[in-house]
Amino acid sequence: MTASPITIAITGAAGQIGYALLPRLAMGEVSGCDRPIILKLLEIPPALPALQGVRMEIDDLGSPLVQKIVCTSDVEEAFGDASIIFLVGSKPRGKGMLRKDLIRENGPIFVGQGKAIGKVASKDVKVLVVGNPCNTNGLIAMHNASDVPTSSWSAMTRLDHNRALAQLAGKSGRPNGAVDRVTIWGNHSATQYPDFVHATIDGKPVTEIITDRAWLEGDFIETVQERGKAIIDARGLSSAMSAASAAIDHMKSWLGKTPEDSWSSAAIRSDGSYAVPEGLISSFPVRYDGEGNGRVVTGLEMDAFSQGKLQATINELISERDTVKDLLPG
Ligand code: NAX
Repeated sequence: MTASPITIAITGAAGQIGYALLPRLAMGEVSGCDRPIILKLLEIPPALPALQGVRMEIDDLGSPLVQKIVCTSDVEEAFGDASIIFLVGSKPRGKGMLRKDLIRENGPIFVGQGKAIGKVASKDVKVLVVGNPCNTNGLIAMHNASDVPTSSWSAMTRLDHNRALAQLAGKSGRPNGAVDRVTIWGNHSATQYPDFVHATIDGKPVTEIITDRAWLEGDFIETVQERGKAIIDARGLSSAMSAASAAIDHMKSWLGKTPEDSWSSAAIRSDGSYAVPEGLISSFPVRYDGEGNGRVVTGLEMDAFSQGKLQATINELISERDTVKDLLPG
């Protein structure tokens, strides 16, 4: 193997998403099967003993690619030279805690991590924020990382995208692969807008294949918005396998080239498209150019229904941004 190693950092690596993510990263699913990997795993000090167990299991995968594993609670050690970073770790929402409290609780974590990424990560770093509230955590980290291009930041709505796609496939009786052009707009929260209007099944508008408009506007949207809660109710734990898989999908899309007639959903810095205030980290339809650049797919016509749904989720993002104003320098 002659390729130079790639450094991949994961925060919250001893958590449940980390557990589902790490074996797939170790086998080169994101970085390719011929590139050595240095894994840098960040945890808070109380979780370091558990992280040692995870590390032993990575050893036991026998991956031919993993060259080195670093376990640390030091952010700069974790992010040093990292080209790909998954910011998964954050405090869970406690009982009775409001979303607003969670935002204030987790915000400072992303100040410190953003600063460290700006200081020590690779200049071409790609960061995916998974830890919730991921859009606003991403906004905080981006603002605190001087010298890192804003195009290096994204937050994960790919799980919502995959959930939407599977719902449309299930309703139409077609395979998941037949569904395309799904978009999640806005926030990774219950206000998100899973857009069926522009989605296709076998290349035809979804609305031609699924003619039950009441289902599309009602149950479909609600099921996707509330899927995380339904999984917690059923499993007693939040989504981990599907979340890790979506994180892999997101990074693979980012590193690859999206076919011209397709797109996927990702929360990236708004350039003002669709009247989403510039600078917010909002989910959009995104196409990647094969050189690591993601661009919002423009020119989609937003009918009154879509416009209303988009506005509601953007209003929430604006209010989250205002809640953490003091953590957003620059
Ligand atoms: P877990 O509680 O299993 O793991 C989180 C890990 O993060 C813990 O091991 C904890 O010690 C660590 N951690 C906490 N603060 C840290 C810090 N400052 N630095 C480094 N590590 C830290 O949660 P898990 O199920 O893995 O979920 C992780 C995050 O993903 C949560 O915030 C969760 O809400 C979020 N999710 C986001 C999704 C998305 O689509 N964007 C979907 C799945 C998931 O709900």
